[in-house]
Amino acid sequence: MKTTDATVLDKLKTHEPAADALVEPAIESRPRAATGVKEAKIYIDGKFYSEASAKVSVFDHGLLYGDGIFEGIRFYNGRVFRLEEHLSRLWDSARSICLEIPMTVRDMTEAVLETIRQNHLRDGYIRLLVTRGIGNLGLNPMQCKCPSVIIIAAMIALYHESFYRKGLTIVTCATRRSNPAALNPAVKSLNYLNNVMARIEANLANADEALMLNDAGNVAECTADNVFVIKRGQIFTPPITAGALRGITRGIVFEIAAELGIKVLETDITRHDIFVADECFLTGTAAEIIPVVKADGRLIGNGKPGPITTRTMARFRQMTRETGTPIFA
Ligand code: PXG
Repeated sequence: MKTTDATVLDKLKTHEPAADALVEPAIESRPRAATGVKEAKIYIDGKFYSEASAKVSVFDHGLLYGDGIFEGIRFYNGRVFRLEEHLSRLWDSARSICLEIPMTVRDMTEAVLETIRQNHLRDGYIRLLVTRGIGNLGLNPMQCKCPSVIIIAAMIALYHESFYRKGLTIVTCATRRSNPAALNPAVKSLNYLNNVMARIEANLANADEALMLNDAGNVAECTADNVFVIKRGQIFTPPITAGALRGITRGIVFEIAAELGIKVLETDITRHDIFVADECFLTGTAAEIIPVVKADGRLIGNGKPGPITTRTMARFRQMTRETGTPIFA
């Protein structure tokens, strides 16, 4: 097909996806990102596509401006872990950025479950995105009439089991967590450059994670995890207002601590509190609950995962195995 073909030009003008014959070679020559699933099926706006044909428009404001939201969700042993809470946070993120999710929570639940079924998985990871949708090259979201929903099911690449036994090394990075008045970290938006910059610093320092401070110099969180410290039998974590995401795993630590009769305090913490802590751990959907044993070159406690961390990890693992929304019911 020639590029002067009138129908192709018309299609480009109306921002319809261009004919496959035009776009396919360019896409196919790029490195292929893999979900690890053989013949993966990716959900886009109500339909399933192969990995190679799952494409979004270059005019989607999710790409042009990072204008959109996402969730990272895990499923274990044929059940989606805390799906309701993830969807509730997704809807909160949407509300905060004036994005209307084009389906009900019930339909989204079914779409997530069906995506996992289509990929024949029992354990894995879901990346759920809602983008602002196709607009023009100006940033005004008023141009975007139709948000897109994308659901990717993947095998999960985890920290090696030895990290859970030995613990992580973290470094404080110079990149500050974005000020909530500029871009609130409580919104799980597609704009993650702040976190990516911090992650680059961790990589350059050969550390496992980057500790991000807020404008006041207090601990906010790590690049994709919430931070906890333990001192004299009590657990401390920064409040959401310090610039932390309201992590689902963070919330589960509160539940487990209540079960164990351990007090959790949401309070500002500093690097000093981490250096002098008895124990420290991070929480996140991908990392689960993972000990930290070194921060900025200082050993935390005796440099080994501590007893409260270990008990909390064990209880968390049990919850992931035994609870969740059934996928195949
Ligand atoms: N802080 C930030 C900035 C996050 O992005 C968490 C804390 C932990 O929240 P949850 O609800 O997961 O306990 C996150 C979570 C990824 C990925 O692939 C990112 C997250 C979760 C899963 C995967 O980058 N973010």
